[in-house]
Amino acid sequence: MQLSPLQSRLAASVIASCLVVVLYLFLFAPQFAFAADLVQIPDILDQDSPFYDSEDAMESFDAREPLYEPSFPLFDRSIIGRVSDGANPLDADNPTQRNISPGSTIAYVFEVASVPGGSAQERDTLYELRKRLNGTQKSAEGEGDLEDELSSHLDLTQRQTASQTLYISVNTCDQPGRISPDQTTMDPPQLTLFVSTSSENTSPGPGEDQGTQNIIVFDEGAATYNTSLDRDIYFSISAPQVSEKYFDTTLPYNYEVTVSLNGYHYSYDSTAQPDLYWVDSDASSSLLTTRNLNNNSEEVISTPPYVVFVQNTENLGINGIRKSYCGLKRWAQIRPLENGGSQATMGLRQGGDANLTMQEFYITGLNASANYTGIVALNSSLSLRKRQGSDSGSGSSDGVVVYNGVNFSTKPNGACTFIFNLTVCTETRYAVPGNPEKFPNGTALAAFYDDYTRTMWDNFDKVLQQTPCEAPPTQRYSLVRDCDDCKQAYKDWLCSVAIPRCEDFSSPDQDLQMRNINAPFPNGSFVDQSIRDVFGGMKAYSSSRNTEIDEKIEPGPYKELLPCDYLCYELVKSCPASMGFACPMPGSKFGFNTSYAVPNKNKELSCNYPGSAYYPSAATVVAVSWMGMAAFIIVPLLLVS
Ligand SMILES: *[C@@H]1O[C@H](CO)[C@@H](O)[C@H](O)[C@H]1NC(C)=O
Ligand SMILES: *[C@@H]1O[C@H](CO)[C@@H](O)[C@H](O)[C@H]1NC(C)=O
Ligand SMILES: *[C@@H]1O[C@H](CO)[C@@H](O)[C@H](O)[C@H]1NC(C)=O
Ligand SMILES: *[C@@H]1O[C@H](CO)[C@@H](O)[C@H](O)[C@H]1NC(C)=O
Ligand SMILES: *[C@@H]1O[C@H](CO)[C@@H](O)[C@H](O)[C@H]1NC(C)=O
Ligand SMILES: *[C@@H]1O[C@H](CO)[C@@H](O)[C@H](O)[C@H]1NC(C)=O
Ligand SMILES: CC(=O)N[C@H]1CO[C@H](CO)[C@@H](O)[C@@H]1O
Repeated sequence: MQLSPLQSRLAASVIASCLVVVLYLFLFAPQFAFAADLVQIPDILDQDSPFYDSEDAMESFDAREPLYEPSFPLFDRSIIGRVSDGANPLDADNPTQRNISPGSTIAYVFEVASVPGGSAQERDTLYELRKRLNGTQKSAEGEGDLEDELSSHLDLTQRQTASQTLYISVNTCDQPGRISPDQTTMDPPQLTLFVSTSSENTSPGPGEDQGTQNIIVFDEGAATYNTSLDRDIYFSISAPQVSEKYFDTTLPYNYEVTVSLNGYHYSYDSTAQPDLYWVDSDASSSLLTTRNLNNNSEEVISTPPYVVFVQNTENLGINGIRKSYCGLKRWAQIRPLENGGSQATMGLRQGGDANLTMQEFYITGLNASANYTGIVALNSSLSLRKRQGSDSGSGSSDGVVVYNGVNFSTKPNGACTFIFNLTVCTETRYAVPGNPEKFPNGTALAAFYDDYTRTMWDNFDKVLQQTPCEAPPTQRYSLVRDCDDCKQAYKDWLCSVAIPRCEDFSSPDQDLQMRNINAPFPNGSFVDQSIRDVFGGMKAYSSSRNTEIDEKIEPGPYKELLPCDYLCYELVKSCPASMGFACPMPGSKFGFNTSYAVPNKNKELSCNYPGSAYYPSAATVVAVSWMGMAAFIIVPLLLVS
């Protein structure tokens, strides 16, 4: 049979190919069988799960190595468990703590072969490695063809899964202490993370070629780094030399390192809102709140996702570790304790117009007239926000995010006492005029204000019942407002007006209204004669708006953060004219200025309203579900969009 030139070339190449295959199988049969049967590798690994931790197990695997390793050079040695001398292998999602002395470096390696998650993934990873190698190791031998064939075949699987990312996060847990507490200028120097960017550099560190490694100096005790997991990742943590003149080096550095494929285990967010807001304080306690945890009241939150740390700003104990969850957990002045106790009581609270949930922290045992920083850390596995996808930052990991701190202060020992947990005014949670002698604790004082507002509320309710609420719209007092609107407006107004938001008389804020200035302070002294000469004759200054406060509580002189003016306008608009509510005009000489304050969006807290707190003035994201707040929060939003 005569073959055409084309056919004979085809025949020749088919025969040659077959010969190559036969030759290949003859020479390398056992090894190839092993390599083609890659699916089994993870099985071997599974049988021996503590395999990479244990020297013995490593040896038992090494015993298999000579079988194929020399004759199948396409696999990098690193994937079969060899570790360069001195580098500590790490498992994913397994936090590891370690001490490190100043001036030393500890090296780690994360091996691609240790990636769990089934054989398909394993093969992909291996295949990626193979592709990378073809750039560096030109395959000159005949088996190169076969490899290409195999490559194009397996390439399909490889493209189906994106290459994985390795997330490295390190937290400083301990650092050398100061020798003298008076040494306030210098904080202990930060650790450094070195990550090798080249397979040549298997022990990155201070002495290595800067071109083959990335250097990440810790920021306030925290470092994060992510890199594509296309090979073994070598990195190290290095402690700087520490001056023995300033620091006590007997306590070495201690850090916690975690590698993960899902996102950072520990991260920090310096850009977002602090996630924590100061509501109010008295001389020894303070209330902090998070923003809303859910977007609608149907989403039930059962576990508080945040942890709070509080530090007196004069205490330098957490300087240098403010972004480290591990460091804060050990060193913050107020932190959750091992025995479950804490000076911070936390709870979930549902409230506001939309009945959303927020987490609150009531912190006790604080010093008077002191400044504090509150820092929250969010356990993102407990947070709804992560699932809603609104959490910027580190992907989808179940990690801990540390946020910026919020500053707050306590009031001097004086009249103002923090109260909460009222029955009519459920949103009232701030310091009110009190008297430590007559009302030694907030519970008793809260009961006084609660009784008073309940009486007012009951009277109002009786009057409202005489108006035709249930009548058809045409017979109602208004086409747009009904009795529920009136009730709500009255409650908001009553709670803000009858329960004054108290500031100490020593507060320099010019916008606060002085009250009760003719009465003596608890220590028997009086307000400056010059002030009393000017204002003492005016009722708005010489008494409280609610005179029962002066009679029953006798708080002495104090200052009031006035209610927001819109509370009054809302009341007049929402309730029947027959009830006779009226507001003073802003032009009126004294009536307005001593009764209400105009909201000022340049101030964190310019007037009192239900749910008020020190929300940053530009906080458009804060979901304060309050009509009046909404009015001046929505305006900037409209301008932007
Ligand atoms: C209160 O002040 C004392 C003395 O200055 C200080 O030792 C203590 O740490 C302070 N406590 C808090 C919680 O700020
Ligand atoms: C990963 O690192 C790059 C810079 O190296 C950074 O831009 C990126 O935001 C990081 N990804 C995450 C999820 O943090
Ligand atoms: C709030 O008041 C109720 C009773 O009105 C009481 O049972 C509860 O313990 C109080 N909560 C706090 C935190 O004081
Ligand atoms: C609060 O003070 C009242 C007396 O005014 C007292 O009966 C009550 O036990 C006190 N409560 C606490 C928790 O100290
Ligand atoms: C009495 O208390 C007031 C306010 O707390 C304070 O300004 C004043 O200095 C005190 N006077 C004396 C003699 O302690
Ligand atoms: C009332 O306050 C406004 C600004 O808030 C001020 O301009 C005005 O002078 C004040 N009036 C009186 C009588 O104090
Ligand atoms: C990763 C890599 O270097 N791939 C190369 C493998 O070889 C082919 C052909 O030589 C190149 O086109 C790829 O870029």
